[in-house]
Amino acid sequence: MGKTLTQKILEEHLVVGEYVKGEEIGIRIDQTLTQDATGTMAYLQFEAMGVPRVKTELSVSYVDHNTVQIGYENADDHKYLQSVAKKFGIYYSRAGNGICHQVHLERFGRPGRTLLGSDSHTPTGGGIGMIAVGAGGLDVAVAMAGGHFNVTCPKVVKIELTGELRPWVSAKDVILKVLETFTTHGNVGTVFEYGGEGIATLTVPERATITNMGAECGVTTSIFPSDDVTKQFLDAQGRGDQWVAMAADPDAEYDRVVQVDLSTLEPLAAAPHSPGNIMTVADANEMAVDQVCMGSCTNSSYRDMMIFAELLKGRTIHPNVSAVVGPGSKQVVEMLSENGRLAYILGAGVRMAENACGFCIGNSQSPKTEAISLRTSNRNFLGRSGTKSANAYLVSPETAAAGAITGKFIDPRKLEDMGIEYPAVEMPDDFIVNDNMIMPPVDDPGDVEIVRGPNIGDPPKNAPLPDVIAGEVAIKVGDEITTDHIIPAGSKMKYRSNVPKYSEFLFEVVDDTFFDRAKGIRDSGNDNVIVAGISYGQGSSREHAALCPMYMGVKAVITKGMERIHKANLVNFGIVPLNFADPADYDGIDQGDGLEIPDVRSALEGAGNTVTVKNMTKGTEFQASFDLSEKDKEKILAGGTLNLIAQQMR
Ligand code: MIC
Ligand code: SF4
Repeated sequence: MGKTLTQKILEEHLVVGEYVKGEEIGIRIDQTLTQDATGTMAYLQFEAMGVPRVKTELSVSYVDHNTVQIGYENADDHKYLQSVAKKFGIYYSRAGNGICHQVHLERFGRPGRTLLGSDSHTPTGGGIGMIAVGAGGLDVAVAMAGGHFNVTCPKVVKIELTGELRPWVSAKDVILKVLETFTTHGNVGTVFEYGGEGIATLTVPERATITNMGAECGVTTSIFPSDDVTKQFLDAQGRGDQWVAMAADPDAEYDRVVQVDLSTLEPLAAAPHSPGNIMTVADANEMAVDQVCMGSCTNSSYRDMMIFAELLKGRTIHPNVSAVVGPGSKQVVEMLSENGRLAYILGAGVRMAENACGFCIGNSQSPKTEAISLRTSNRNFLGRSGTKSANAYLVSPETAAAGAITGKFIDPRKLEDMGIEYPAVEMPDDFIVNDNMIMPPVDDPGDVEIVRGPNIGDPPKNAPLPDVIAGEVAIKVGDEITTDHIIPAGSKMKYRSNVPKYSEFLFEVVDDTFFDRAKGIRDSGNDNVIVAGISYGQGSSREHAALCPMYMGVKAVITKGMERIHKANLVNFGIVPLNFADPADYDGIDQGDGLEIPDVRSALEGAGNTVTVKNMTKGTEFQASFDLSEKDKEKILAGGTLNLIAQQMR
């Protein structure tokens, strides 16, 4: 039987276990990436491991999230990151160089390699034929120190693309279609592998738009083959020598095959407040638009910006619309400046933001109260834009441009009625390659001193897991709670390096009394427990969604189902991830109930996979199960990965 592309790359990197679906395997990581919002903590953890230099083929530290710099905190983090990069042999991509995923695709991604990134959209690299996986910062730190990455050997689903996209329909619509089919949950432990004759019609940045937003389905990663289109892209980036052909065998067997006929797709959107709420743009009934945001790691490539620019040429954005553009990288801006397209965008009245995450993470460009905001980004969770009452719709660059021009949420195909033709955008033969904002590692870091401003605090420590967890349900939440619900980013993100301060914002969007309540429980010597519905921890890889609860004395999270990266983060910080053995028990538990989980240590040390949870308030009990590898159990028993590493070093 032939092999899938996923199997080929994973097997080549296998260091622990065997390639058997559903088993835990350890893989060697060739490349890592971090960004500043998760990176500071990742490098503090890396430092704690005492390794003199990264052991990967390539590690890059990007600064793209916290570039707003109101107050000293972001700037302190940047200086710390720069000095750490120099000391430990890491490439440093300075603020202004662009969004990690876009720059990595342009300058570093290589077909056939593995990439682990402390950001959930790391699978963008799948567009160039890599196995690129998002993880918590601590897992990335371990990989930089030469450790392998543990992952469940995945199910592989083939998404077979046939036909060709029609004008006005683009890669964003493809991934929105995939989200309609697969939704945002139920895909843990799966890889989406793209194939079919339709892939040849998609450029590398278009493929990357698709793999980027596979993250919203909760898959381990998504990947495209490496073919002539990949070669053309790498050639144009001056990296043609890094190309290798990579594809599945023709007789590869998949767990499921889903066909998507590109030629039948129409413009789609994700309605508030989930990337899985798919609708057609036509169904928006031309409602009035208040804001248009063009950019983010999903849609900020040269191709996307060119489309946007061509459509705005010689026009003025609608008087009721506030529009902003954030290009993905300095390369994209240099290209657009040189070919004059930047003038089309600015001339139309679109405001220019930094080449950074910007609006996507809600640290700028919050829309007005109850706004309708069209965004080319990948997440529209409640409050993520910075305005809780706003309604953010995720759309393609084409639909965004149509909204900016007409002030309406309109099917972009209708622009043809206004005499606007669909622009033909060709990929360049040569991109402008100017890596002057990437500082390569130095050979002899000798006396480099690590700069620690007052914003850089040591990561808090956890105690080993107690025999009994005894405390209270500090919060009971519903289904599909994202990490943006657990701990918001936006303007609060500048406290990423200050865990006590950042913890004050836990669950703020859902219940702003959580912090005081949890603090009261913790300070009275009791443990906090979180209870949740299905798909808990969707979205970001931010480990603060586990680290801050740990700091607040959360010892267990009991859910009807959990997403991969968040679960791994809970394990890394010594919090027990549990599932209701019978989901109906969720209904019998309330916030404020006193809970006891006796013998939890021995349960983890034993061969079983359940614990009994006693509800002291209701006088009832139920079973909760855990699905943990031996390594996971060791981590939790030790009170987290750092404790375990310290133990092992002793
Ligand atoms: C996001 O898009 O939510 C982020 C901000 O990029 C996060 C990382 C973070 O929280 O720092 C992600 O996707 O992992
Ligand atoms: Fe940045 Fe947004 Fe991409 Fe996250 S999703 S990496 S915040 S651009």
